[in-house]
Amino acid sequence: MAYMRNILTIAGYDPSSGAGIVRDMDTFFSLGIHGLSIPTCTVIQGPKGVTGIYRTPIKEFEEVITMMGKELPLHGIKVGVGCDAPHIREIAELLKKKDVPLVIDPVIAAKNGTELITESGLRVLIKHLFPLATVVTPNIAEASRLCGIQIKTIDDMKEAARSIMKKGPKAIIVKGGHLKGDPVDIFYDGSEFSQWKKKRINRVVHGTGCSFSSLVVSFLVLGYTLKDAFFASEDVMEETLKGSYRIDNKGYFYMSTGLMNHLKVTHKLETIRP
Ligand code: PXL
Repeated sequence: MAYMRNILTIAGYDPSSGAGIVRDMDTFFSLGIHGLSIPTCTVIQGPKGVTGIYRTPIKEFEEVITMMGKELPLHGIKVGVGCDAPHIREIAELLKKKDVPLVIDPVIAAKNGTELITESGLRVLIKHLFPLATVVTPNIAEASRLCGIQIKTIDDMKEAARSIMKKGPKAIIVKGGHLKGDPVDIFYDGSEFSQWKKKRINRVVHGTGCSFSSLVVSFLVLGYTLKDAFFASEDVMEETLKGSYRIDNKGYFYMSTGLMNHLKVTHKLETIRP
């Protein structure tokens, strides 16, 4: 019997549904993919930003990861906030048994600087997970930290991409949104660079990195090539960012591919209503 495609996200839980697991699940379901999730931690935050981080107890984490690995067919995996070394070692064990597209969003800190992964966690992530990754999607700060150069230009982004590729992933996307001017994202598969230029939108949107990496893994599971998954994800991001919204009268903006689909559906309903 045919069954759904399933993607597992292993990431942080943001109770305000701005970043992390909820954002990822929204993306998967909106593309017709069933989402599964395991939180590495709960990040206390609302529209004003992060105030605390509580890791999932390792025994509970290990139990749920073992169950997922044994009981469910996984067609793709995304890793976001890794949180700590023991959690990432458990993820590595699962990944050894699953040969499916793996996208890693190497989240290091929240917008206000709160660290979302420990030093040792980051080391284990790079050593044990990067070599298994299909795509790694750092932003400027993360790419700078990963390759040890202060990225200031598009040439620096390319240099960083070449350097991070040596850590083992099949492809890398460096997101340039934090550089001055109109943002450029760079895709590199070890032989060829591609770029996506966009117009800067004048709002701070929460969870863009989570949405983007979830889109990339979704398109890979749907059978797109690496480069096509990059372009398709950029395209959907642009539309979704335009539709970003506030959940209070100030603070960060939020985004949702699910809501975008809802608006399209309601629009259709409006137009077909007699
Ligand atoms: O945007 C990075 C990020 C990812 N995942 C979770 C987060 C954050 C930033 O705050 O809280 C859960």
